Amino acid sequence: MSCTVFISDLHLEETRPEITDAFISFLEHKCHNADRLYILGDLFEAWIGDDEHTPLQNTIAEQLLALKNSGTTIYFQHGNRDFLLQQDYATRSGMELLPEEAVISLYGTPVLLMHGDSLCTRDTGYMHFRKTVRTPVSQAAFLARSLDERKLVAKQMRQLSQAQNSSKSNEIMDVTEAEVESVMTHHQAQYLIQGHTHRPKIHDLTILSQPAKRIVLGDWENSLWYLRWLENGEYQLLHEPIKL
Ligand code: LP5
Ligand code: MN
Repeated sequence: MSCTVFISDLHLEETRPEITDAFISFLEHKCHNADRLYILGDLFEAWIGDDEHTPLQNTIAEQLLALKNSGTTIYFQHGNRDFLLQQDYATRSGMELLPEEAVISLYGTPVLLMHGDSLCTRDTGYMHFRKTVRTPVSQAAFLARSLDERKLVAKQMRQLSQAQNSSKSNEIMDVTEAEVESVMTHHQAQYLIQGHTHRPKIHDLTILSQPAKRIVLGDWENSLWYLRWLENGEYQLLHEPIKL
């Protein structure tokens, strides 16, 4: 039976080759027969521009392109770590870029896809940061710097983010229910699939007086998490341990 696969928050980086290996094996064993693969952001730990060509980025592009050439359409939505990934890398990897809020038809069912960071509106520090780094002016200024300078800035941002996250409450770091309701109502979607919070779960909601679901994918810190949606409308949120 035809199926579609969803993943997010792999945070691929050179220092964790076991995650890259798990991803390559995942593409071969879990995606090969899928119609579509959706990557809902944070595929990479940090993305500083398509002009950086690391061995890791090249390997991932080759593997994704091979999957695409075998018949699986691949879509990529930006995460808060890799929002600078642009058309150049998407073309190299055979991925189609999706907007921040994408409504797709899953075998006839409308489903809203988001990375999920924009739903965390109680995190005012992050909201402010997000607004600043998503402007074309700040992105152009960042991209005009040398790769070494950009690497340093990204490293500092990650360190600051990690330091600040450790003192933020769980509530602040999770989605705001009212924002979820508002965005799903706006798109008239009874299903939302998202990542970012690293809290994999299927939530029951009511949207437009109808039962609705918010499906949260998990990150690939210890297990590989994915959602498999079958042509007959059944879906499963699955995980498997990552071999070290
Ligand atoms: O990523 P994660 O899960 O640790 O935390 C996120 C939020 N943090 C971020 C920051 C990223 O981790 C940094 C990634 C770097 C990407 C490559 C560089 C591209 C630079 C482009 C410049 C134009 O997204 C975190 C949330 C958390 O999710 C949960 O939702 O809380 O938010 C923060 O940590 C934000 C801080 O609270 C405030 C901002 C600190 C950074 C300030 C840096 C200086 C600004 C420089 C502007 C050019
Ligand atoms: Mn994220």
